[in-house]
Amino acid sequence: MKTAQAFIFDLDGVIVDTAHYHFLSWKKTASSFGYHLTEADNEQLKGVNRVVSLERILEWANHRLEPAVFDQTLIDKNEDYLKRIQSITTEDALEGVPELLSFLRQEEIPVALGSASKNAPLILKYLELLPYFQALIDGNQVSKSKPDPEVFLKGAEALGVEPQDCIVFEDAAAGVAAAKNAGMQVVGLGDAEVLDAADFHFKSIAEIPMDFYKQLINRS
Ligand code: B16
Ligand code: MG
Repeated sequence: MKTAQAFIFDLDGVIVDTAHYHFLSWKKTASSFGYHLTEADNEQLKGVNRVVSLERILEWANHRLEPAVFDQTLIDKNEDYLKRIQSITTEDALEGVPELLSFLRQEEIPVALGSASKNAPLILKYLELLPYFQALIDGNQVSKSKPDPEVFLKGAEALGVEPQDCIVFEDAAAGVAAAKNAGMQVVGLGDAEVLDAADFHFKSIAEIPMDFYKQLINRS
């Protein structure tokens, strides 16, 4: 195993399960143009930004929107999503995440967020996990959606670490591809078949043994 000097985490599906709230909001949007959005459709929206998500839904629905309506639809979807995520608390951090972040802080390993979400800082605030991150790269700082490597390259740059010395934790195929395109090691969390390009696979952070991290940072 190659060692890592910095850790970069995706948000949705890795730190917290916000995909369900995105799904409910997109379902509402899709139904307004007569399309029934399925869970399988939602898989293809994971990790990609909101503009690309809406473009995909419109394609599936075989529907078109004027540019001004397209923009307003994005605003409405986000307002609906923001209402749903208001209930997020520290209890919603996925199992093992606060413990891992605390371990990395103790070991003085730099940590960044690499998320497509423009709501990432707010969600980390609700989870009370903001202090664990030395850099936040989110949908507000990037112009290219995953699988483009931009979000992770900016994360490495912000931490002052070379891309090849970073390890990324991702749950989406587009995110795993983005990390590989950045020249980083990747832990894929979820379905090993969907995430077959990842270097390591686990079902979730809760399943990862402490020894895995110790070997990664060369402390074993
Ligand atoms: P927002 P991640 C992504 O988060 C979600 O997986 C994706 O479904 C969502 O469309 C995207 O954030 C944008 O989110 O609408 O909040 O800006 O997995 O990259 O943390
Ligand atoms: Mg994700």
